Amino acid sequence: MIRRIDLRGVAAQSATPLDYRAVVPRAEFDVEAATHAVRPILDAVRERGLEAILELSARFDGVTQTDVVVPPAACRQALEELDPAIRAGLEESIARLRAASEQELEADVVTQLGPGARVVQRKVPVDRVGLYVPGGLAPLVSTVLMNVVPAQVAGVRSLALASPPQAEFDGLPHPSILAACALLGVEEVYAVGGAQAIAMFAYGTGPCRRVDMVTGPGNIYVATAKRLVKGEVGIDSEAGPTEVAVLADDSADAGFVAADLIAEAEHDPLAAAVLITDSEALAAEVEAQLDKQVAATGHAERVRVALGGAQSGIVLVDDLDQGVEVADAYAAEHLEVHTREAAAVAARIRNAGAIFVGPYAPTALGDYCAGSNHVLPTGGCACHSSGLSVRSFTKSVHVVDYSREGLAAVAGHVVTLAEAEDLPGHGDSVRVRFADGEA
Ligand code: HSO
Repeated sequence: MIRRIDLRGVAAQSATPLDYRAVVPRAEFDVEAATHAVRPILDAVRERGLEAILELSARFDGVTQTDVVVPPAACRQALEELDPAIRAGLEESIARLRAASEQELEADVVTQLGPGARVVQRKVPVDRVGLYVPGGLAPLVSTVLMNVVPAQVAGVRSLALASPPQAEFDGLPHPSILAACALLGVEEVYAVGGAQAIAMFAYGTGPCRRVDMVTGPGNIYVATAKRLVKGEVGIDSEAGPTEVAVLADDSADAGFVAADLIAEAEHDPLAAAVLITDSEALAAEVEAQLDKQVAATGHAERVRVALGGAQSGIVLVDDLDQGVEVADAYAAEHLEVHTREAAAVAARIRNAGAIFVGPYAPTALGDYCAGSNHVLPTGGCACHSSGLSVRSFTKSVHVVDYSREGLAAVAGHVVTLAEAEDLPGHGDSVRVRFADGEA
């Protein structure tokens, strides 16, 4: 069901350091390829606004709408009708995420560089954010929380949310998504899906005012739309198919490991599940557990496709040192560490969206209730990017606050550097302030 990639002995045979990125499995997710399909959608929404959105909803969602605005009363009703156990879960998730997010708030950075010479890095929240929540294979209500809570803690003033209209819910988004909006106080909600939702946010068409930043996951068309509007608006990241890697030694519980690989695989036939281990015995046990557990799991078909795909595999390594190197090269969205001294091994990892330490920190905990964020870099982007956080919704502005005395202390250097760049006007703009020759 899952292929093996044997890297044992390869390091010893190679004269140069190995680039494990070339050998670890990864899904093809070519957003370029979707551009020709997405560009006309963006153009149509930009040029024809609501009319185009309604046509696209009919075409892609099979829904006939006359309006896309979801009344706040519909969200309140969805919350009233929400199963109390789900509401309790959402509230716990929000409380933990909010507590962790509040700790992330950063104070302004003030540097005094001399008398009358002060520079301040002021933290300012993004003003208006558009959040996209897919309908897809499963309505990810937890994704609403993971985006909204850090944005609210950061101080974002205006938040709009869009999610595909669903025929079975009278053209509204899934009720659990509406209920989460009511729980979080998000009142501006649109029943718009896919690339057309991203266009609506970015260009401010139809009933929606333009946003400054678009966040949220989606399929390849949504990811492509985000790439195409980037620059006109900010984006969080281009989320590709979800991934888990498990770094394990022979102390790992094969049943736990298999369950966690299956949990990620059930998201999507393109989801990736990768086990990196130095134990052939564990690899065999996990394979046996996968056979047993996949047969019994709810979405067995999807899971089988994901585990059998080229993006998944069991990577056999010589030892944990090589395992850490492979895990760093793979830079998984989620990395679980199931080894002896798991915390120490986890501390050696540099590249992962989030790290889950030991047998009692499964990825599913982070998906819902750990207090961490589940919007994380995919496709190897964890080697340069971070998951969503308060910082994602905050920008910084340098405030330069110098007095005459402060400027005088560096005026000579400014003039010299301006002359070195053949920009005499720059130098003159400083000189003119000391026309009395004082500096
Ligand atoms: N594992 C997904 C998030 C999610 N899981 C939502 C369940 N619901 C990407 O991090």
